[in-house]
Amino acid sequence: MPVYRRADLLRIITLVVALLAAVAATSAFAREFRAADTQNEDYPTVQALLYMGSMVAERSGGRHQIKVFHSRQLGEEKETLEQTRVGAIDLNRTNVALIGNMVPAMNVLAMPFLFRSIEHLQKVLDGPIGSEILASFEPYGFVGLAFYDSGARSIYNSVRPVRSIADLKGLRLRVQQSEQMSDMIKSLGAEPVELPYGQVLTGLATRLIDGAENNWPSFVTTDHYKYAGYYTLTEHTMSPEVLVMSKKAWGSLSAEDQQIFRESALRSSRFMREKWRDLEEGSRKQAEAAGVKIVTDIDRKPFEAAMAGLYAKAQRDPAVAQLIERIRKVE
Ligand code: GTR
Repeated sequence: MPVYRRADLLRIITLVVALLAAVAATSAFAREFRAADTQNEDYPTVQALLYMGSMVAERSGGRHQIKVFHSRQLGEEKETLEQTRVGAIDLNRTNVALIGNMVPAMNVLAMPFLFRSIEHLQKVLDGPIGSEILASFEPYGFVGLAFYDSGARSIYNSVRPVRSIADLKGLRLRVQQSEQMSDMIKSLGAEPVELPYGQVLTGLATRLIDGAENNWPSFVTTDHYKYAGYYTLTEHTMSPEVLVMSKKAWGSLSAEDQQIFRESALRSSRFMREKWRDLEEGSRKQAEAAGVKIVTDIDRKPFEAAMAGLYAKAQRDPAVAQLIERIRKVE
């Protein structure tokens, strides 16, 4: 047995401690982050998350990975958001209407007829208001990373072509699990039915609901268009998608890695824009080719006017009222 001198022993201990510290600074903190998305694998938001994942892996030298659970593998949006808030899921790509139940500024982005056009929406989200909103999530248990395009949402149904508010009377329309979206449909004289995204197709097929509302890609990639042959371009909301991280996962990252996540998320949002435009156009064509009747010539004024009560309710919160005002002023 070799006999070590005191000095040798000290040197060995120092070496081992240094080695352990080096391991701790690198691989010991390497992690796989779990990301939830309700859409299917080919959908642009999922593609954006995969893109972000490869960027994070590359920029962190392979220390961090993102595993994307698409197609509701981790559950429906309402539940995955709860889990993200408590830190059981690390990243969540959700529609603002869902997280609006928890973060008031998100409900503002889901307000009907707030944005004049997609250009107006993008200007708001890409500018200082968008950054401020992303920075405002922490008190609610999330970190806001980026917005993704989602186009405009319109109403579709299987009963009749909707040309005016009167045509909506009595229709049972599925809405996201959001009080504000329910209120909106009620204000139009239809009957809201709150259902998770994954149950809409069965709802349409079994006539539990007469219709729903969504953008072109969601209408088509889910096969809803096969059961609801009338799509009216109400374009009532332009609620975008948002990517949030749990505060717990965020807190586990070094400042440098937080920067990598933030930048990669923003880059993924730009990457996704072109894919989104293509899919939007392609989905509309696919629906048309399948015989869906598209009602384009509607007067949106009465629809907008019907939202007065919804606005009055939301604007009772001074911070919300101010945000609405600022968004409207963006040219
Ligand atoms: C889609 C959105 C999903 C989900 C869905 C819905 O447009 O991308 O995140 O919110 O709408 O209506 O449930």
